[in-house]
Amino acid sequence: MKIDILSLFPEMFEGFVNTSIIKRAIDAHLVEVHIHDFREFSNNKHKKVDDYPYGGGQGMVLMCQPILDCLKSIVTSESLVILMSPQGRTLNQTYSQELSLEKHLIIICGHYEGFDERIRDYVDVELSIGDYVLTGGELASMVVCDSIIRLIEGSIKEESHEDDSFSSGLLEYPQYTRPFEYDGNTVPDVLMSGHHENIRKWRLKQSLLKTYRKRPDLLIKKELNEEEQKILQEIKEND
Ligand code: 4H6
Repeated sequence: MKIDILSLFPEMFEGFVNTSIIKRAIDAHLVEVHIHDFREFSNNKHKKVDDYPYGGGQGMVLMCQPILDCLKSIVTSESLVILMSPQGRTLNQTYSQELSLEKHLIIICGHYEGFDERIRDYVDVELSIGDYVLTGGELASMVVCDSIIRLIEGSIKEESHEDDSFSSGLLEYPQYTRPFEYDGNTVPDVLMSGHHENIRKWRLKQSLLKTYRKRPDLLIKKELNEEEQKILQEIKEND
């Protein structure tokens, strides 16, 4: 996969592309990430990228010319053009999985009060990471990239995202590591038993219990199999 990001603040991405799993995925050529400073595309002698809003009002608006000339220099028929915006469709795990199969993503990040509306004519998807406002689209774009890149085959151990909260439609079960006892709190016996079937059942029950208590909305959407329905019934009777 190739990801091109259009931003006025390319330095914000340095930590992101040079750290941990994302760095490893880039080094392994699973993904290419290119940051483009669209100010460099400004035709204006002062490299201006924004101007006052027609009709008056607060703040500045990003102009079409620098962003769209930058976009036109990289877009192909295989690109999916994404605009980060609080008005966009909200990202979730299912959509991250779909996006992780794309060949080429172009992500536009804006600042100031927003964009000239005509930029939207060149965008395939307007995307939001949640119902809150950020000073710019950069952090939002990194959230999107992080969630997509870890899903690219080879980026993390194959099975390790099948258990992720949300991929299964349930929250993740509790995990423990050494030591066996910390501040008088011990690890549940079943995890020390080596009995794989009992461990599987315990984890499934804990996932259902956590989801029931913290995110009951997820249970409404999810289709439960017979085993899950039975365990959930027990949970409801004992709660
Ligand atoms: C487009 C339009 C994404 C982008 C306006 C971006 C939140 C998200 C932005 C703006 C973003 C999200 C500029 C409006 C600053 C408010 C950049 N905020 N804003 N939820 N901000 O994904 O002023």
